[in-house]
Amino acid sequence: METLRRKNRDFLWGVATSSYQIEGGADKADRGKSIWDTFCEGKGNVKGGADGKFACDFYHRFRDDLKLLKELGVNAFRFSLSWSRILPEGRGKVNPAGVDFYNQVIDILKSYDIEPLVTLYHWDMPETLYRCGGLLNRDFAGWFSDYTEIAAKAFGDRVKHFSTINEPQCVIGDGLVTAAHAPGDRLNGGRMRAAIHHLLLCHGRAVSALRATLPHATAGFVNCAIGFYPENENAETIEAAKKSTFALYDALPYSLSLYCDPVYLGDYPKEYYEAYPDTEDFIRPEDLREIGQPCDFFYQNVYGGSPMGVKDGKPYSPPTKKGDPANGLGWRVDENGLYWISKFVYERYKKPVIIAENGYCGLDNVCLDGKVHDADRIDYLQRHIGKMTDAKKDGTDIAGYLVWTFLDNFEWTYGYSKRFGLVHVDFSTQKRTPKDSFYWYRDFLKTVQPCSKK
Ligand code: IFM
Repeated sequence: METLRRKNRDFLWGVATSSYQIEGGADKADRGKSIWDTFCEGKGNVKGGADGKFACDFYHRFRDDLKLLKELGVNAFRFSLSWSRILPEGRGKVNPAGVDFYNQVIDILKSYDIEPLVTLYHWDMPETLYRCGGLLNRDFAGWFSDYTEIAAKAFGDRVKHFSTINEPQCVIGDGLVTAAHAPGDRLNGGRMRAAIHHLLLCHGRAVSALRATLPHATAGFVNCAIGFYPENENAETIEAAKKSTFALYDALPYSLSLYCDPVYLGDYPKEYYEAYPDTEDFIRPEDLREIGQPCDFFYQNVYGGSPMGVKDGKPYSPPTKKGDPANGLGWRVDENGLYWISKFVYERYKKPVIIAENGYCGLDNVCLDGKVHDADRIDYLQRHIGKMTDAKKDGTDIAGYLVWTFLDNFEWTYGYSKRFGLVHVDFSTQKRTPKDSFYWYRDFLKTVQPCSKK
C-alpha cells in the first residue's frame, strides 16, 4: 500500500509544449535563426503565411502563463529549449540572455513545485548548423553534445529530467524526406539513412554529456508511432498488432523500431541490415555502444490508434467506418491505441513509459458567454486517461502523462488554424481564455495528487 501511495505521488501529471510553437520573441535577445524561421519564409510552406515570430509570446508572458499553469495544478511541465536562443550560431558563443530566460522559467516552475521536463531538441535546428550540413554531417552529433553540456551545466542544478530528441520520425520523415516540414528536404537512400544514424548519434552523445555532467539526471528519447492494437484479445491478433507496431514500415523513417531498437536494445532491427546492407558503411561499432547506453524513461507521444485483425491466419486492417470519431486534423480518435502502444513498448524496451504528448485538436471558438466549451477534448482526455489507468492496472509501468498542449500554439504547417491547447489564445490580442477542458483537467488533478505545497 505504501509503495502504491509513493508511486502515485511521484506520478508526473502535466502538459507539454515546445519552444518554437509558443515562445515567439524570435528577434529578441540575440536569438539566432532556426530552420523553422527560414521555412516559414518560403511561400506556401505554412498555412496563411504564418510563422513563429510571435506565436504565444511566451517569451514575454511566461510569468502570467506559468501562474495559469500553477492554477491548473500540474506537477510537471514539459518544454523544449530553443538551441538557437542559447547558442545563436548553434555552437561557440553562448547567449546569456537566452540562458537567463530559461533560468527564470525554471525558477518559477520550481517555486510552484512543478517539475521541469526539458526536451533538448523539438525541431528548431539552428540555421547555421543546417548550412554546415545539418544531419548529413556527422559532426552535428558533436555540436549537439556540446549544446547539451551547456544546457546541463546551466540548468541541471534544478532540472532532473531531460529528453533528447522529439519524434525522430517527424524530424527525418517530415523534415528531410517528404519536405513537409523544415528544412524541407527530400533525401532518400543512403543519405536519408546517414541522417537517421546521425540523429541517433546525437541522442547517444547527448546522453553521454548528461551522464558526465549530471550523474543523477534522467534521460530519455521521445517517439511517436501509430498505435496498432488488436481488434480482439486472441493471442494471434495481439501478436499481429505487436508485429505491426515494431515492423519497418514502407515509409521507413516513420518506423518506431528503427530508432528505438538502437536506443533501447543497442542495435538496429536485423531486418534493417537485411534490407539495406550498405547502411553499415556509416555505422561504427562504438556508435551503437553510445547510442544504446541505458536510458531511464521511454517517452511516447500518442494521439490515436489503428485496429488490427487476423483473418484466415493473415493480419489485416479493418476498414475505417464512415463517421468514425476524428479530431480537427482528421486523426482517428481511438484510445485503445494508448493502452496497447504503452504495453507493447514497455514489454519490448522495459523502461517506465511517460506518455509525453496526448491531446485533441479542435475548433474551439470563444462562445457568446466568453467561454470555450470544448466538450470533445474533455471526452478525449477522459477516454485516454481511463485507458492509461487500465494499462497501469494491467502491469504497464507508466510514470507520467502529459497533455498536448497547454496553450493553443503554432501548429507547424497549419499555422494558427488548429488548436490543441487547454487554454485558448487569441493570436491578435494574446488574450488567454482557459477552456472547459482546463477546468476539467484541474478538477481531475485534484482527485489524483496532493495539492501543491505552494
Ligand atoms: O504540435 C505537435 C508537436 O510539436 C509534436 N507532436 C504532435 C503535435 C500535434 O501535431
